[in-house]
Amino acid sequence: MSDHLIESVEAILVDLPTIRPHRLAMATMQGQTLVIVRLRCADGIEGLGEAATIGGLAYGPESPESIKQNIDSYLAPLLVGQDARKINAAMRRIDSQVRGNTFAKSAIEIALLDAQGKRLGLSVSELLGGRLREALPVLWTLASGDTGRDIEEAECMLDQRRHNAFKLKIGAREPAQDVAHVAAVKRALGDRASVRVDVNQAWDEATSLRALAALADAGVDLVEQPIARHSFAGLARLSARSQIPIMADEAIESVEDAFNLACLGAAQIFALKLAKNGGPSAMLRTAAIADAAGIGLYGGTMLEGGIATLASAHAFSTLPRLTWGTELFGPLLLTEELLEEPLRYADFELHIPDRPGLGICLNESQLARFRRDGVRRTTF
Ligand code: MUC
Ligand code: MG
Repeated sequence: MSDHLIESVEAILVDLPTIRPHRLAMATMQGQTLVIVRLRCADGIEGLGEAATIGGLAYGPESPESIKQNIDSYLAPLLVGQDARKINAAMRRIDSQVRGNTFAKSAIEIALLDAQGKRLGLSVSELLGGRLREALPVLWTLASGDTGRDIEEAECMLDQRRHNAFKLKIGAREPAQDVAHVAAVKRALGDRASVRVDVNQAWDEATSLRALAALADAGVDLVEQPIARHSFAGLARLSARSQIPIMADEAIESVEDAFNLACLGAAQIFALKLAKNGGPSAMLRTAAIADAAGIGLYGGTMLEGGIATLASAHAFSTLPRLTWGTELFGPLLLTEELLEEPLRYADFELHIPDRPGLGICLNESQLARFRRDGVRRTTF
């Protein structure tokens, strides 16, 4: 009998408030729900995993509740009794029985990697072939919904040397209003910051064509997912005509989506997200496809907490080219810390710990305080 068998897998919903409302085209977040995974092994090692999404079911086909439910009912029973050291075998077993559900799969693979790293005394980035950098540039999203407040927030981030690239969430208002808002922010920040926009699929192709020209005049560096995720051909037409590079985000729900988008030349940049691909290994396959196709890479987030943010950082740190940096700021949007030691953001970068596994410890009293099935239920 192996000492390394998986004994239990627990998925815990944790509701945390955000520092301010976060307005996206399809939802306004007043808080964030994290699904924390605790994977316990017979050798006494526990691996931590996490998945999160945005606005319940507003962003994609998995909600926090479905992630937990599907882990409890389907993924955990496939894992218990398996060898925790054989991560590829465990993930293949899940893939053979569970279609889709990439967020749930990602949380599990993160937990397996954390456990393996703790077992072997290696960081997750070392398990993934070794990091090429110790820290990653991190952008901040301005999404208060108010131009003056967004400019003030950006100035504050520049002063603190926390962020010098900003993503503006647009698409909820009339395009002309959005363009005026973006132009005002870029005018105020000038060359001190890179300004990018994320439309979160809100426009059609004709609207996008007009707005892209105006956004180019305003000095915007990148436009993320202007049209519906399924219109790969539309994205390709826009990319061919736009002066500003286009980034695919929602369009990538799997490694196969990434391959098809690359074949079509649908975007100049891909947003890489662990959850949207099915875990760190799948995300690295998407990155390899993009890199081979000459597509620029960007380290994306689903506004996760510290666990998935660091898992992403470990994985992104192994990429030879990450031209557009990252947006791994998720924990900074939350009012509460779930880890014993907060992630270190300094000099516009997130610094990646070099300790076994992800290199973090859960703060048990904070977890007890904010877990949905605990005594206190946070409402947003
Ligand atoms: C998205 O669509 O990119 C990432 C940063 C942010 O503010 O929202 C997310 C989701
Ligand atoms: Mg996006």
